Amino acid sequence: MNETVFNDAKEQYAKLGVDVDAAIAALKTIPLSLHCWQTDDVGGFETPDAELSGGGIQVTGNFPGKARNIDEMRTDLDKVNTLVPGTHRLALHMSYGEFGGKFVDRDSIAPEHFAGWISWAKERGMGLDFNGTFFSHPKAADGYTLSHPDKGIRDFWVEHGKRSREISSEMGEELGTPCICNTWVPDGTKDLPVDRLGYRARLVESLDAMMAPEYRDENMKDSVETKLFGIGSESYVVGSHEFYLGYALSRDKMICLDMGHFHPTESIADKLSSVYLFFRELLLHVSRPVRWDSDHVVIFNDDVADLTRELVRCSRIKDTHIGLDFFDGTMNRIGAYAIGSRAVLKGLLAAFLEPHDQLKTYDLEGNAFARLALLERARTLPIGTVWDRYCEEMGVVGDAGLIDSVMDYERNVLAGRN
Ligand code: RNT
Ligand code: ZN
Repeated sequence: MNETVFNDAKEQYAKLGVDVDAAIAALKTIPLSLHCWQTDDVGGFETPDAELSGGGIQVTGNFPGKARNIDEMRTDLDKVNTLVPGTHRLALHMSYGEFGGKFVDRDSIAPEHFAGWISWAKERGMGLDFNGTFFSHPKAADGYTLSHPDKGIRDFWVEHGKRSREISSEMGEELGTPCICNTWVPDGTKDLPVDRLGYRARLVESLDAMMAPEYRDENMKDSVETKLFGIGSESYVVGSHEFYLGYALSRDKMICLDMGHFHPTESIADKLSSVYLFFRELLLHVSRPVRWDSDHVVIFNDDVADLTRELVRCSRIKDTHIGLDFFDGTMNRIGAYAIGSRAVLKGLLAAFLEPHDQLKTYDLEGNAFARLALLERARTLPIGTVWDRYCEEMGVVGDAGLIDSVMDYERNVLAGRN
């Protein structure tokens, strides 16, 4: 990059009291938790043609080149790693184990099925995060899992959840970095339930049973993911926000806030400063809902900028695990993966480049005009120049090179898969 251009950008920020080098240094320290399921539309590898089903989440599109097995997924993830500056973590789902062509039911999945992933991550210096898979299964077809009225079904999923935690602990121990084990269950109903309380009481009981084994914090930490509605659970979701806030707080667990899991006009950016006051740590699922929890590819839009700004303004990034959660089968999945991951990093960079001290002064002085005017000015500062510089420093293509790099991969690798 042309030094004059970069120095000019630096100067513009310096005038507002912002140190660009410090912003770049801060960004380098933040790992994202990249969600493996963007490479294969949340299919998993339990059967050769596994597909996402049930649970109120849906992937649309059948763009060619989807990863069909673990080797292809790993090839894709390596490509993604070359497109996303920094060293990040990988979030796996229970359905992505190496089952060796055998049927292993969800209550029998064990650490050995993830030994390959652990070595893979170790070789790359990546940490792993984990998720139980409480959907795409006949025992989830009624719309309920841990809160099901049938004890046999509940017990099955409790065992699944226990195993997800055991595997997480193993991952964290092997890799020397705590694995965040996130539990999301689809439980809910399309139309009006009557016994709202009963389902919720059973969910508490099942979660308690599942969380009973204790693991060391340095190996694994639990989070529980809240949700307002899904397709087929429009009227009632058992694990609502209030439910899990109460559960997590009373059990000393984290909550997971997914950007698509609230009323469309509600923003999780506004929730952080409340949640931080009562929780030590939390997990985010950065997503992009379009009118519903559609899991569109994350872009650097106002929602992401608001969220990342709050992370920095509250000075609680180190307590926040930033996971991604989107899936789109209508376009090149690896390109989509790169766009979304880079968008979150851009958001973080923009937040580090915010003239925070001056803004806070205006805020505390009650000068609403000056506060708004500076926020507006900050929007058009040369963040693109700093971002390009960051990519260059990290040995990753800038935005100008992204399309060619992804299209090459499409021609040379993805096109051969059909
Ligand atoms: C579903 C939740 C959940 C899933 C992933 C695949 O609404 O957001 O996090 O998207 O576990
Ligand atoms: Zn989510």
